[in-house]
Amino acid sequence: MHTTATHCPYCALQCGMNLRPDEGGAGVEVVERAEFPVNRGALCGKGRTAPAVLSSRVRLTGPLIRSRAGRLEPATWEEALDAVAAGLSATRGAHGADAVGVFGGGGLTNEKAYSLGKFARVVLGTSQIDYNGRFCMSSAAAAHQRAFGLDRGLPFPLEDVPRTGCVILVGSNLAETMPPALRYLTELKENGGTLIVVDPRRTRTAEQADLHLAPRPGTDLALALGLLHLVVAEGRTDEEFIAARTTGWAEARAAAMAHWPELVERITGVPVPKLREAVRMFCAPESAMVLTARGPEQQSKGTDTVGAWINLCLATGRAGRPLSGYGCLTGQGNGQGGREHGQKADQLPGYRKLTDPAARAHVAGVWGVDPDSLPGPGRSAYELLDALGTEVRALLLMGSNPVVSAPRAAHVEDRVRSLDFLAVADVVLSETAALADVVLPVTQWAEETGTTTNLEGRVLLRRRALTPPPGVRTDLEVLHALAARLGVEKGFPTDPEEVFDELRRASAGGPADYSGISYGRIAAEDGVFWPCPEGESGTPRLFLDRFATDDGRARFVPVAHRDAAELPDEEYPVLLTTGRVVAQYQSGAQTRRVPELNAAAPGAFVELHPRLAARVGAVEGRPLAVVSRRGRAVAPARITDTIRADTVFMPFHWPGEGRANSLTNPALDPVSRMPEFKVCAVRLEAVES
Ligand SMILES: Nc1nc2c(c(=O)[nH]1)N[C@H]1C(S)=C(S)[C@@H](COP(=O)(O)OP(=O)(O)OC[C@H]3O[C@@H](n4cnc5c(=O)[nH]c(N)nc54)[C@H](O)[C@@H]3O)O[C@H]1N2
Ligand SMILES: Nc1nc2c(c(=O)[nH]1)N[C@H]1C(S)=C(S)[C@@H](COP(=O)(O)OP(=O)(O)OC[C@H]3O[C@@H](n4cnc5c(=O)[nH]c(N)nc54)[C@H](O)[C@@H]3O)O[C@H]1N2
Ligand code: SF4
Ligand SMILES: [Mo]
Repeated sequence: MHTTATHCPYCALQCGMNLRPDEGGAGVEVVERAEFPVNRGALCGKGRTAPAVLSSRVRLTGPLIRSRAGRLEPATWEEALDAVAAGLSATRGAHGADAVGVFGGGGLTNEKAYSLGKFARVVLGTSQIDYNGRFCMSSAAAAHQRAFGLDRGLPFPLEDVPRTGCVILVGSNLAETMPPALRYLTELKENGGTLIVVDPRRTRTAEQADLHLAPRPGTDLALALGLLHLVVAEGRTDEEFIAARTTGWAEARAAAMAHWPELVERITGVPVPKLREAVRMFCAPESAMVLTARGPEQQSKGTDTVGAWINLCLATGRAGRPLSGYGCLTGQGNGQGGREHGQKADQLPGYRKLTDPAARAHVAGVWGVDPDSLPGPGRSAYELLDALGTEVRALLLMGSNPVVSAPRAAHVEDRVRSLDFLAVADVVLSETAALADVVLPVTQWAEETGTTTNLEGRVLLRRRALTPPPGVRTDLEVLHALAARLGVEKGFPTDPEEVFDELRRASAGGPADYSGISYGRIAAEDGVFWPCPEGESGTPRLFLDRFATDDGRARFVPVAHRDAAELPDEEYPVLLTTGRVVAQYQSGAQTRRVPELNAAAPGAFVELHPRLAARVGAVEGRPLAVVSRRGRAVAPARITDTIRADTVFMPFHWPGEGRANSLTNPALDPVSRMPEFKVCAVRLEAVES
């Protein structure tokens, strides 16, 4: 039977899978694609059940327009597109182009992300575009740029991981967030390598570790500096590497030396002997890696924190060499590509800067517009959401559900409700789509073709395997139709390969150069690693000869510990951190519609230590209120000694009473503008049920 080779709609691992017609012939089922190297056939439950969201029982099957009575009611595509064009242009006419905002997502394919950025700048003429990737890996991206002059999640393919000597995994719960990737860590240990996991919780991932460090949330910066201090004190620096390949060591060294092990123990709660053990494990082998995920990154000092881990790699010569380096595990399906092609507030395709005159000229040339007509950088994601209803009065949203996933979500919901006009393109009626004036139902992964770039920087091709239901259109068709209605007839093709070919030209010569990548090549080669200029073969491993800075040297950045934006006090004595569970994805808009996943993870919970539970009178399975300065959430207590006794954990996949983001702090990192999802102060109140 005919099968189509494609990739999972969800996370950044972008597992390969084959789809074939199901028994009824109306849908598709997932079958193994054993030869794709990243996951070699393995899938998690989300990937396996992804076809369930294709069912018309759970998805949107036709456009909706809000009636005078305030209800969302079925409409034709003509009516819906006319209404969106009218809504956006009315606001632009009354309040100027910057009063119209666009919000995108890291789940969108490269073609969609590229077209959305172009649509904002060329059709709407607005500077006000950003996307949910700002909430995801923007701190690692900023630190990458600062240190290496280039931002690609992993500078090496995952296949290198089992062959290095030691991996420090910082704030990643890979066993739940990318289950098939756990294999790389198992193989690492089989090969004699060691694994250190840094996480305030003893997660399923931490259980695999040779050494688990459980710092207080928000203190990873001090932890990394403490390790660097010990590296220097114990004479474990690689002076030859530092001299040949880096700049700025003296300042970074001085900053680290102010972080004594005993001081670091006081800040982090990690005992000095464990710090010494970690340094020994990291420095003993020939090669080693540090990999971070959202734990250390989603902090108001995420950029400096990642910078400190990079400094540790540089000082020990564990970067820019085979089987060594720093990498960030990106998150969303196209978390990497989505941050390269222009849906970010300060960015043009090819990872170019919107403020760079040469970049503006190049991209304007490809787009056939005057460089001066391109707006400048706009607000970051949270700042954009915070400005809704005041400076930004109409919004086009594609690929995010911020009413559940943004920090201080009750405020964000309030801002969304105060918009003059909201249009949402989605596959389901998400909590945010439910607030829209117009809802545009779009096709899904298995029904359309397009490229994504996985966490390794490998550009992949998703292929259409199924005819979409008649009532839905692709995001590219939506942008094409809206552009035409807003007076731009050309430049928004609906054929993804045509968009990709334009993206290649727009990215040519930029840091994320895709010009040598084609659909044909991706299909033939199991993906192509960028940068890949025309005529070249792609770059699986970065920085082996030089870093991407002007002088080719990596830059140490002197960083010092600072506190989280909010610390526990008498009124809010406990730390809250947030994250994920294996069976739900993000805001849950898609996975909460899959019965098998809902059965595995039916709702929010508050994870807390037995000692803390006893102190606040929490009982296993009974509702517990968590209260912060931003709001209140209620969910059943889940009592376990795998978490620090000063910290509670909530997953953020649910709306309503259990919404973790009712509590979170939108304090932003000054460089990346990343909100502090991973730490805020709360108090707990047992609830009578
Ligand atoms: N099942 C599932 N998988 C997913 C997703 C999903 O929603 N569900 N989303 C995808 C996306 S977009 C992303 S970004 C990735 C995220 O992947 P991960 O980063 O692995 O996921 P999180 O659960 O957000 O955070 C990881 C760990 O950070 C720890 N942590 C909390 N605070 C701190 C801290 O201050 N310091 C340190 N060191 N650790 C801390 C948490 O206890 C948690 O175990 O997952 C991707 N995969
Ligand atoms: N407290 C807390 N909050 C967090 C985090 C955390 O760790 N803690 N993590 C943050 C992170 S890392 C992330 S990435 C965000 C993610 O949070 P969101 O941005 O809300 O991500 P999703 O839930 O994936 O939302 C994607 C939406 O787009 C729809 N969609 C999917 N594919 C397409 C498509 O191709 N086209 C269109 N038009 N729509 C599509 C989906 O149905 C869904 O409604 O959450 C952030 N929020
Ligand atoms: S690990 Fe990620 S890409 Fe792989 S099947 Fe699960 S959700 Fe999909
Ligand atoms: Mo993410």
